[in-house]
Amino acid sequence: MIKIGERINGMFQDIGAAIKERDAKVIQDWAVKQAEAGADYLDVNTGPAAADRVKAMEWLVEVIQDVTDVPLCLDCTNYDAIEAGLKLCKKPAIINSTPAELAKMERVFGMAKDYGAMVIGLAMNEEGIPKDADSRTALAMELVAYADSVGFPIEDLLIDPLILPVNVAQDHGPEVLETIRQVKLLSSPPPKTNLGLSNVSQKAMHRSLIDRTYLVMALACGLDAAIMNVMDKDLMDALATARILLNQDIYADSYLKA
Ligand code: THG
Repeated sequence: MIKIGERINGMFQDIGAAIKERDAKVIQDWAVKQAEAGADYLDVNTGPAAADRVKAMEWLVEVIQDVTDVPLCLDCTNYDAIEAGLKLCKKPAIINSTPAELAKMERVFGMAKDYGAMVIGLAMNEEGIPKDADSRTALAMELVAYADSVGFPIEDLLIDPLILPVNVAQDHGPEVLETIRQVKLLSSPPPKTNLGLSNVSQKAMHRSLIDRTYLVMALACGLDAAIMNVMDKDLMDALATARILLNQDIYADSYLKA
């Protein structure tokens, strides 16, 4: 599974302040820590508060790449900021994200082709996020059809069914799991699937337990990637164990150390 470290996000108070003050050390410490914890990509989100998101994204990409080779997942609703980041990325990036809306898909898939990036496509459109799995899958189909129409490789498309906090949208949990299953049947090869895992436990108690329980269930449905708290040892151990039980890694008594 592709592990995308979530921590460099302006919604965290220390990151928001570091962006404002251009304090590179705070960002670089989190980049190194997440890379050492096993992140395959680092999510980079300026946060909604950043005054100039283009400049903030450029600065973040540069200071992160000064300390790690781990590739980046550029997470921003401002596509000028994404494109400015892509221009600086040394390794193929992930664009996070586009909804199933024509103008946004045109811009995002256009950039993705120009810069050799993967794309996260969200199961939402102008009307918002639907509840039931069939409606989420229908939006996933629109993303797959659009990607196919412009010759974008479907295996480089990550469909994100958008998990919501269990304490406010409990009925979405099983619908998202069913969407992960259905998306695998949309095409051959199928698109990949992704979750912003920590959404599920926002403002809830027992966050780590909720995150790791949901991750294991999603893996059993075929999840390919997650933006997640890679610093959570229990979450990482649950991931390693699920991979053994799904026969995706070879069992050895020492598997948790490996
Ligand atoms: N899908 C995609 N991208 C995403 C999301 C998604 N990007 C953002 C988000 N969702 C995933 N990343 C996070 C990062 C942090 C938290 C949740 C999801 C989080 N933050 C603390 C909180 O809200 O309680 C911040 C507060 C703090 O500790 O300072 O939980 O779904 N494609």
